[in-house]
Amino acid sequence: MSDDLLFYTSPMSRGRMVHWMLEEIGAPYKPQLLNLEKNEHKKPDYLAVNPMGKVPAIVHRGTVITEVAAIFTYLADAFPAAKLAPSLTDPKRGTYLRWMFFASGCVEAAIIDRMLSRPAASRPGALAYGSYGDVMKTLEIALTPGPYLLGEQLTAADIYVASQLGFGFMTKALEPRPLFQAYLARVSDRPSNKRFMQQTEQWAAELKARG
Ligand SMILES: N[C@@H](CCC(=O)N[C@@H](CS)C(=O)NCC(=O)O)C(=O)O
Repeated sequence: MSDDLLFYTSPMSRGRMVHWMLEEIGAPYKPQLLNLEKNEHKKPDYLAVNPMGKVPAIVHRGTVITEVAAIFTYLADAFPAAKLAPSLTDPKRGTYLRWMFFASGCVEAAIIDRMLSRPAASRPGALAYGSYGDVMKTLEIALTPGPYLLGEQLTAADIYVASQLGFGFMTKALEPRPLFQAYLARVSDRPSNKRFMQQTEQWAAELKARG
């Protein structure tokens, strides 16, 4: 079986989060750029990879993985040399999974709902993330005292949460909060982040040139 790691993405998509993660992991991968404006993600070739017709997705050793949180969790485990996840027997594993899935199920939904100006739920108890305020308060508690979610150890969950916060700030869905701003700056201050940002620009230019 091939060890190839294929990465299906588009430069201005949630694929950015996985792109950063892949650069942090440091293993070779083959980008498969899709032009969302040209609906390349809805063509049969890609629907065979992800029937949702959404990016990102990866294929590693013949297995398809979709959903950003699943991809992060998978990559951190598949490439343990990067030390981005506590081992299965480490008690910190539970905390790590907790925040990884909180980011996916609560932080993301709370930020997107706010970006889309969706009205607050009439029954917050029935909403998986409850309320925007509770999600942000909980995240602030998780990041205190820091510097990372697991204290001194940076994990894949930090790259995911920092990506969510970066998106929230960029879209102004998330109001400036000093604790989040300092955390985002801390997590982003890594060569992997600079590489991914530079490559994103190149990939966007490549897609444009492709016409
Ligand atoms: N739950 C998915 C969300 C993926 C997603 O919504 N991707 C967007 C780009 S940011 C997409 O592909 N949108 C194109 C479409 O749905 O047509 C994940 O976590 O990967």
